Amino acid sequence: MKRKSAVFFVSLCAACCFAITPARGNWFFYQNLLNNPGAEDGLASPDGMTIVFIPGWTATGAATVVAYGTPGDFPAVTDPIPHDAGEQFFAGGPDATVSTIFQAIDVPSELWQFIDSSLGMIYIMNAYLGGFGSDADFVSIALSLKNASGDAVETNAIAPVTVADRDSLTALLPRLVHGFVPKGTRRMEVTVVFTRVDGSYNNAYVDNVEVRFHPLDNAPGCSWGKLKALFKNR
Ligand SMILES: [Ca+2]
Ligand SMILES: [Ca+2]
Repeated sequence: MKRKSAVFFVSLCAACCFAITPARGNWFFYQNLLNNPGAEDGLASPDGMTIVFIPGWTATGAATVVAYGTPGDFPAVTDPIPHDAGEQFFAGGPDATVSTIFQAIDVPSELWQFIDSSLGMIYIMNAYLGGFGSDADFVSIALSLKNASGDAVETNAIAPVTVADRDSLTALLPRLVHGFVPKGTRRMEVTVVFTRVDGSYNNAYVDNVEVRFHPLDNAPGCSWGKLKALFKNR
């Protein structure tokens, strides 16, 4: 995902699609559809070394939740983190080469008619990804949209934030992917994969995982053709 393209796209939506909010001001158009997106539900591991239950997600490996500022190799509130980071984030955890957290969500039925309409909808998945200093552990996030039969009709993924991206700082940086919601989409699955490269601790960190569905409309100034061309050429 090219940063410039993402900025342009969001600006375009802000200019044309968000303008129709009053006419279709339903919560499910713009709200994050994921549960516990910022690791704020439930308790954090006291020292990052224990594996805690993560509400809303199915976890494997040693995925856990840590509080910002926990002593050790964890981000502090003074590090580059989301402005709305809350108090906790997801971590790959102790002694795990690969950890995952997974969530499956049924698309609200209120959205079906818009997904299946000729104008359709787009999805945006965004999150903050990062890690610890020059430790090369990394995290990626996969999205799968499925139809009523359970077949994947769209897949996308947020690529890892690398050590170079973070300038070897302990940081969580924003990333975003987007695309069209295929007709017939009824379910979505999000899988966060934490991969350990260095050391014994899986220092892949993530916070604020969000997936939103946005309507498209032929409101004045909203060029459906331009949006199609943008996606086609990305
Ligand atoms: Ca958080
Ligand atoms: Ca590590």
